[in-house]
Amino acid sequence: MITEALFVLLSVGAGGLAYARHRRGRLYESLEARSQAIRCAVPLDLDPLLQRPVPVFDQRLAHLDDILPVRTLEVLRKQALALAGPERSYIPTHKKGGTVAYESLFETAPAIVALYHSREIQALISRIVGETVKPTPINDQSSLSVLFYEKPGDHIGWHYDHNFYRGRHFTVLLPVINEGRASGGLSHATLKAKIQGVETDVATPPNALIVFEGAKVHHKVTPIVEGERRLVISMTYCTDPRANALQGAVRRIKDVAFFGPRALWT
Ligand SMILES: O=C(O)CCC(=O)C(=O)O
Ligand SMILES: [Fe+2]
Repeated sequence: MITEALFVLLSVGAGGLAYARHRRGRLYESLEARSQAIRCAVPLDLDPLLQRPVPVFDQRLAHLDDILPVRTLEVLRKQALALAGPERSYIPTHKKGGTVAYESLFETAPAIVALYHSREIQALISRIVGETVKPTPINDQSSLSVLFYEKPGDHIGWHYDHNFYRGRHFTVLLPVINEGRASGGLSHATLKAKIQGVETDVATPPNALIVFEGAKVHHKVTPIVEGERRLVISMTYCTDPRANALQGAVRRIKDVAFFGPRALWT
């Protein structure tokens, strides 16, 4: 009797999980198709990216200023700002701040999705890192997100961006707002990276593009203070976005910490 009940319970549980995964799978298929449609439908002037000379990448970090035409940046900034009430994560001592993940950007911020999938940005990043890169998969909650630093103390502690893929993995940041009382009118949320063992400030004014191999470069963001604000579009690209089963499982566990239990069935 007890074994029968247990069997029924386990079957219902397994069925429910399979159904949730199936629904997520359908959702990702439709989002994948939409991301391609958005890329074609949202006109963004990205031609300057194709002409842009690229800096060296020998320290696995590159920084470019004034990357987009002002009008293009303005469209992205408006859409980032319209993302009200981001999910806030608080992982004691590690991270405090708001994040709007990939699947939530499709409705309100199609230009951000279009930028991420554009051939121009992929070509630019490929030239910078010296290898062809592609977007990471749609079921990875970190592939594309908007990070909000807007409450006093919002920050990220020292970390590497874990690479869950077979290929090399790059983090690309495009700050769209960075305002406060630090020098240059920027916020106190400063990106710091260890370059050859030395803690180095990486400037993140609006419209900069920062490309780095986050799995190899230790980095952090210092806390923002009252009245300041910093919004960053964060994108990840990879030379080979396939993952083995263990890499997939580890990514899900990390996504659950940052984005909650729904990431379990991604
Ligand atoms: O906000 C930043 O400058 C860096 C964010 C970051 O390190 C991350 O999202 O992994
Ligand atoms: Fe990071």
